[in-house]
Amino acid sequence: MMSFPSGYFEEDYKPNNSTQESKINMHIDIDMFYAQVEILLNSELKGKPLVVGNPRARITKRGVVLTSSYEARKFGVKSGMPMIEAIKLCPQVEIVKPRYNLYRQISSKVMDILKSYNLPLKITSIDEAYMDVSSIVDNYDDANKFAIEIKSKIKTSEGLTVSIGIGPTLTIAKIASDYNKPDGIKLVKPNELDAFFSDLPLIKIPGIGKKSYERLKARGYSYGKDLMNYSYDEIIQLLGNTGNYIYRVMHAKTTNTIGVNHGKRKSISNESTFIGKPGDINYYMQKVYYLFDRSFNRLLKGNWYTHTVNIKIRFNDFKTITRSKSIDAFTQDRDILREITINLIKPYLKDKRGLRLIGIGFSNIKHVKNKYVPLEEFF
Ligand code: TTP
Ligand code: MG
Repeated sequence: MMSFPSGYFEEDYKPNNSTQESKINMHIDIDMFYAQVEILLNSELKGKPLVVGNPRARITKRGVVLTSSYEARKFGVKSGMPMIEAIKLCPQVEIVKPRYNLYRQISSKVMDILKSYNLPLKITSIDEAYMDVSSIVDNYDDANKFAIEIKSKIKTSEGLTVSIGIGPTLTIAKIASDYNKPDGIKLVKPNELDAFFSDLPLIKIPGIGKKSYERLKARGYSYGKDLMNYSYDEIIQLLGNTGNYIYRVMHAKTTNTIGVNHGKRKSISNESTFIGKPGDINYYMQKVYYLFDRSFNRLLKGNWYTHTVNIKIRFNDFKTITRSKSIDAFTQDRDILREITINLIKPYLKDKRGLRLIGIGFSNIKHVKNKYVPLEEFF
């Protein structure tokens, strides 16, 4: 489903040297979603041209194509096309009635898998989502591994293939997810922008519809390379707002981000990424003590009192969990906090997958005006 992050045509954009280069974003899109579900549930449809739409269209001549299998696409059948036209292009096409509830259920299971990584996530339609993976991977090689992991999870648990695009901006990630469909991964690294956009038809840029594309083509601009060598000022001169937008897309300067809920809750935490093996309990415990001390020392230094201990664990398959435990009162007591932390985290250290990240912290923290008096001193 075509749906774009907001903020495409930002007229107040001024060029500067900053790009989103430090960000690594993913766009995940299920391949021929409704059709893939139907094929999964009825293997007789496999390999056949198929559309999901009004099954009585041969008689009633009504309805539009919701989606089509890749075999049907070879005949020119596309989403949104009148059914009657699809039947004309491919008379033998199989037609399956849509089962919206089923698609919604499967979609939410796929999205639950994405949510389980606890990363900034923006679900933009029934079959696509953006994920900011910058905090989980340092480089594009790891992002690629992570994408393979996500794909295999979705395949194993839901039987579906997805395509994943990875790039410095959300827009580039989205374009990339369409590039190696189906069942593909495409990385666009910041230093590969020119190569990537050079041969990309401009219609592949989200927001450039058929009409704009025809207008661009009429003026001789069909591919990225036709516009790539213009400066920002030149391209504006040439194409106004559309030029501004295309320039920003091709130079990784679109600024839309995944809106994260910044609940203003104050917290302190420290985390560390490492390469752990299954069963390395002593190694993990050292990390736990170290991270606890770092967070605890910050708590003390700021003279904060906390109500809640939080832990975060990332397993080697990138599955990430967070757990927290609240205490009855606000405290700054090292032993109490340490014990709670260890009890909370211990069960996960034995996990068969092995760990790649541990985080430890405190939330619900506040300054306590009256000096804290340990209970024992009353006796
Ligand atoms: P898309 O992701 O656009 O298409 P797709 O998943 O079918 O194919 P692709 O492999 O290119 O990603 O849309 C997702 C689902 O949304 C699609 O399976 C059916 C539904 N849909 C409609 O109902 N009407 C439409 O016009 C479009 C484009 C999609
Ligand atoms: Mg799709």
